[in-house]
Amino acid sequence: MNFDFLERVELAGLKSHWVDWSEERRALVGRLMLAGQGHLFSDWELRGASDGAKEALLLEVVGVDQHYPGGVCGYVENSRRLLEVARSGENPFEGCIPQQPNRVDVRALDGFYDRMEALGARQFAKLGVVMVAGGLGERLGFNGIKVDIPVESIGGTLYLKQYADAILAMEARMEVRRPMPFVIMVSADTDGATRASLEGNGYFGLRASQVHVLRQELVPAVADNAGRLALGDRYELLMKPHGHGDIHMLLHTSGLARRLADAGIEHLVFIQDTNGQVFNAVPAALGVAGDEGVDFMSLAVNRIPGEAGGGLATLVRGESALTLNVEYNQLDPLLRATVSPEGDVPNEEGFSIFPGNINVLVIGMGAYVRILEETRGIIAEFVNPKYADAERRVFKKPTRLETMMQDLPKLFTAEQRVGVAVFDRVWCFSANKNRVADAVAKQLAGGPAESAATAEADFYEAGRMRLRAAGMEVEDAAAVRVQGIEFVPGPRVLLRPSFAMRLSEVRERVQGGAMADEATLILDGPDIRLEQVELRGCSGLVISAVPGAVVTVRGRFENAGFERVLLSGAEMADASVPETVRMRGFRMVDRGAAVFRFDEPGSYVVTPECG
Ligand code: UGB
Repeated sequence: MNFDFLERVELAGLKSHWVDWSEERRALVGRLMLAGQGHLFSDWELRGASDGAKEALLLEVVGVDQHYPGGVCGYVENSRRLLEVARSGENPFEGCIPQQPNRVDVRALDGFYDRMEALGARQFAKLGVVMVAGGLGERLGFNGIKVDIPVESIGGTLYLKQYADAILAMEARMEVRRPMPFVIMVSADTDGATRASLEGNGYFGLRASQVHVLRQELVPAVADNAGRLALGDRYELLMKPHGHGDIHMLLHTSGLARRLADAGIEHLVFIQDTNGQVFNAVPAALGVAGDEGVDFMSLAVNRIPGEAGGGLATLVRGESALTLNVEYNQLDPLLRATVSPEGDVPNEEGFSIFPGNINVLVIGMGAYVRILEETRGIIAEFVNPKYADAERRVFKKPTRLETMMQDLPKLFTAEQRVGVAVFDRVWCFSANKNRVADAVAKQLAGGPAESAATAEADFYEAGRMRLRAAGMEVEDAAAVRVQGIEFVPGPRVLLRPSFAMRLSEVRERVQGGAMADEATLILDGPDIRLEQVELRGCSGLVISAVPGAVVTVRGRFENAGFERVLLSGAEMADASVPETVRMRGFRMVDRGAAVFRFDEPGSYVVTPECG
């Protein structure tokens, strides 16, 4: 390598360090100079001043060089190319007409649904679960990691436990049980706390060896169209998040995607960090993906106009057509320019024109591994600079490359097939993404609140849907408003994954019965049967039974159950009250629910008299 640049006067500081450095480090600096990054070193003091800070800068660069496929110079090259596309004002959707995607409608919990579930359940042994959990959750404003928030406040089930329980329940339903791989993407923001939660909770019953934690790293910010990396201060590279599409890169660079495929995994299901009822839909989604023979399937719901979720459309340009997510910031302009001059407005049913992406994806391993190898896992990166001038030469602030996990089909050829399965919204999707004030505003504007309280309420509602589908009469409680957020608080139904992983299991295990609006039912265990059980008023019934404890429950239960107690103003301001309670504005208190626990296999009958 030619190191003539060391003779340049402004690089005297850099030159003064040269003697100390390994060949490897000199080569890295040389490559950076060739890649137009001389400004990183042009302000350096002579050796002896700020050496620690300089070392930290270099280590940051080395980190990028190691983590990004193609190294730091590859990142600069990609930035230049994509910035040129952005500068030229090229619209990625130019000439595209969005059309309704081919979709399978699984909103009704009917015979078709059961068939898809049965098909999917046969695939459990060939499934891996991937959760992207690198987001800090700035919109939620929570101090911890989101997967450590309870999805419900009676049993306090953490999101992470809910997902682990679903994985264990799917394992228990395999013909030959094998550990289901669980891949978790973390970031510097969530890494330590996620590992602490897993370790502190004994991996929630999973084996440590089946859990694969992959860490996404930040990428450097770029200051201009020439791809010059931005400095935060003299010796600090400005770093920013690269997006949830990093999961593809990490599955490739870690070699995990290939290893899982070699071990017989045929599908991966990708989930987000806070969606308590997502596994309600997974068996049927797997069935639909197999039945349709698609390589990539997005789970969708009716989309509410203006909500912060993408729309799924088939984009037709000339002879070519591709089904893709159009992200929420791009949807309205695309609609205005094409099929809906009024933009993202409600259709006659009150929904957005295209089904809403909930970013739950079922991806077939064959095409996936091939594409990862071809692209080194860099999936459809994009850049979105905000310009300060009409010529698009100056950025308002440094930008960075980004990637989204749902963009994988952008790399598909005509051979790969993309599908969309539309589910009932509450059945499979209710996230906890917004702090209270923002949730109130979103709800007032007619959108989903996506707060802790609404996520909890929807979680119970998904349980009610399961009981109703099994033939139980379940009343809805009147809506309440807590901290300005409206939700329907009950009845509260928690059918743990151990009790039912499929709707057909709920149908088998629950016969008739009724539940009143403020009642609570919690069932945990595979061998519990309810026969004409009635829960009156605010009664609570909790049954937990190990496998082999065959419990038959009958009769009409009347007790004080669980009460939703609002937090006082003092408690809301009290930092010793957990943040996860304050974000709801209430706690659930046991006033005398009937609780039965069976820790030994055997045959048991539970009636109201047993209490
Ligand atoms: N995430 C990461 O793991 N790493 C990152 O760098 C960023 C995020 P957001 P977003 O649910 O309705 C998505 O921020 O990106 C994880 C889809 O793009 O909650 O605004 C993060 O931890 C959109 O099409 O969502 O929007 C979380 O688990 C729509 O489907 C997940 O990525 C929308 O979700 C999503 O991050 C939705």
